[in-house]
Amino acid sequence: QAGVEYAEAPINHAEDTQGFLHDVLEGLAQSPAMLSPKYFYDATGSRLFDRICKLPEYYLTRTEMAILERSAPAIADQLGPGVLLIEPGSGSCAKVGRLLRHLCAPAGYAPVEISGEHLHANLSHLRGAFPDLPITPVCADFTTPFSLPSDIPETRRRVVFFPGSTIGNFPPEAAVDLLRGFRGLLDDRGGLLLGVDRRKDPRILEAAYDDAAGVTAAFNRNLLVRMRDELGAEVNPAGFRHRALWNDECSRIEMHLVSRGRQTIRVGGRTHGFHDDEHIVTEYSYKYSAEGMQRLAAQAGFRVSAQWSDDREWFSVLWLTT
Ligand code: AVJ
Repeated sequence: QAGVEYAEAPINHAEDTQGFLHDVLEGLAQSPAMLSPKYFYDATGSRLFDRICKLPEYYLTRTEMAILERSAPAIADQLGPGVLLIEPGSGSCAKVGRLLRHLCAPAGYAPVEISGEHLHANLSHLRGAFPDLPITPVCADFTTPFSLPSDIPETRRRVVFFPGSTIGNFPPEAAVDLLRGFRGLLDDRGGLLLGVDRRKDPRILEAAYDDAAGVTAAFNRNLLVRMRDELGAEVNPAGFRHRALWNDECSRIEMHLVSRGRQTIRVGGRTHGFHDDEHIVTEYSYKYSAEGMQRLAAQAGFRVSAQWSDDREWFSVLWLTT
């Protein structure tokens, strides 16, 4: 039965103001200050991210979609019949359709998304395209342990679908922990279909995270907007400029908010001073080499059973089995 109702009490961390405040205070106390990228994705941030995915500089979505498009029959072949797809951080649920179209008698789809609003706004399209598919939306923060509703469809095989290089947001150790957690959702027949962004020319990477139209800059500043609007913070979002830079040693793009001049942010009864050019780290986006992908899979207890890439090898989709 595909219903919009939550099977169990919804955990909506997106509306968890206390948690947001706690993380902001803890993050601002660090040096350099850090804010978690998971707070990008309120309704506004999710819409901005969907715009990013269409930008000419942001090759990731386009490239992965093309891989899914081109290799869907081969992927479906690997996954086998009757799978239940679980998608942590499903966002606009735009990619899963590519896959579903080719799967043999899928048992169901369970999108797990922090932004409840975003989740529900986008499911109707999928329901229209796949009227017989049981869909069980789960509004949860997948970065903390979550459980699936008890009425999730029975299946021969569970598959975690984690596309979009979302894994890139997690530093190596946390990435391994997250994938181990996903492994815990699977039985010994299950698998993980993972989208990974590859190392490439830093100019291409930096442009992808600092687009000419300024959408990524607005996405980045939205963190400050949310602090102002939801936490009553005294902060001027325009007082910080957007910066994206490639850190080769750590193999990651870093997004920063850089203070224009001296200023303070007041939030939760505390004051944080910034000097000119001092920055807040808002996101790491790790990029993987072939060896890096192998290492990640192995450390999380998976083996790479198959992989598909574009011709330039800018992006890879890995089929990891237990
Ligand atoms: C959602 C983590 C894949 O790292 O590319 C896009 C988010 N940040 N532009 C990424 C993002 C800036 C994105 N992921």
